[in-house]
Amino acid sequence: NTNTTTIEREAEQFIRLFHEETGRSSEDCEIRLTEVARSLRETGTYRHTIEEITYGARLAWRNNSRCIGRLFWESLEVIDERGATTEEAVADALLRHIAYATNNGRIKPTLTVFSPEQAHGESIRIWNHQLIRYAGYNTPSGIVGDPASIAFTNEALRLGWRGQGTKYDILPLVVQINEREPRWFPIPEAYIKEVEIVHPEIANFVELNLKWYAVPILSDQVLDIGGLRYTAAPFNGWYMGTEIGARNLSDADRYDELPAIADKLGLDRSTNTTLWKDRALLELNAAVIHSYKSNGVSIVDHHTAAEQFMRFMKREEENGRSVNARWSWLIPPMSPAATPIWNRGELKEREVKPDFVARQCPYH
Ligand code: HEM
Ligand code: NRG
Repeated sequence: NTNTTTIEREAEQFIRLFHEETGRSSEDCEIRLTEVARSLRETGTYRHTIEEITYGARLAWRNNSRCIGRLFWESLEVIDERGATTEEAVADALLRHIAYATNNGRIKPTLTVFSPEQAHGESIRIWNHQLIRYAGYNTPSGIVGDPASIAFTNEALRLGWRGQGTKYDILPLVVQINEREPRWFPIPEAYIKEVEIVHPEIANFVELNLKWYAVPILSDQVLDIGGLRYTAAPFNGWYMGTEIGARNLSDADRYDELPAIADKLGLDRSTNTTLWKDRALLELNAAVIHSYKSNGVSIVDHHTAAEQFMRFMKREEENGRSVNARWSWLIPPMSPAATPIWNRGELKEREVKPDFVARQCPYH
């Protein structure tokens, strides 16, 4: 039927999938479909039940081709904050998300859902890439902090926020409603759990003064369920150690700590053939995992994560579903060929919904 719009098609597809996979009856499904079709006809949109959103968010996780952590997709908890209509109310809900998900270090995979984009384009938007992240400053004497945050930090400064200028300043929450100027809100220190990086054997490793925050809470992707676009739907799991140790702290265009680590380890940096970068990476990554674990903060090493991903693939195939996968994102950035994902280069990426979808950055 050429008169069927995208939202009608996607709504019907999702409502059917939801009823099938959650063991609801086909009678209930037809009743709900009639209700949704009528709402779409009369208002151009419809409202999900909390059960539908919860299952839709879990499906978006299950479908996301880049995520190695999907074995636990059914355990995602969803917090309904669709009642938040002001910047303050959204910021308060974001603080509640941080506290709930952090859970003193026993991290709970959590997603908070705000009101979806309206038919006439009204929407809530979180400008942060992650709710908790370190600022980056371009100074005359070089970059201070996280280079990946420079553009966002400049926006926060433009809006009136002031940082202390350290390597690890926590950025504020920046919330925009409709096309208004966004508003910023500081995150009280008590909400932020961080882990100082120490090495299990090398005593002077701590002198490098490295740390990272406990919980990655991605906040700039759209959660697309049944034709509705949840433009503010921050979510988190826990870290895989390599995200911190083999990228954030070690990439040359991020914290670039490998040279300092190599010097601390007494390695010869005058030639590549000493493999000083690889040795520094190895000790840093061992230190990251050790530090999170000994502080009671959830983290997974890349070997265990890869094994969990293989179990996820097996279970999905047993359930007659194909796994959506982008190989280049699923292999870890350290020792990828030592994980079982390495030999699965045939993995395929498709377009499947629900999913998390990146969008254009609102500043720059
Ligand atoms: C990406 C691990 C939970 C959705 C990733 C990546 C890793 C990862 C290693 C690649 C990141 C990168 O290379 O920058 C994990 C682990 C989890 C977890 C260990 C522990 C439970 C979740 C949850 C969701 C999720 C709860 C959503 C409900 C995603 C998405 C991406 C991603 C959408 C792609 C991010 C992007 O495009 O930048 N995950 N994840 N993950 N994960 Fe997970
Ligand atoms: N690499 C990014 C985080 C990306 C998502 N990773 C997760 N997601 N573990 C970083 O900050 O290093 N998650 O929802 O747990």
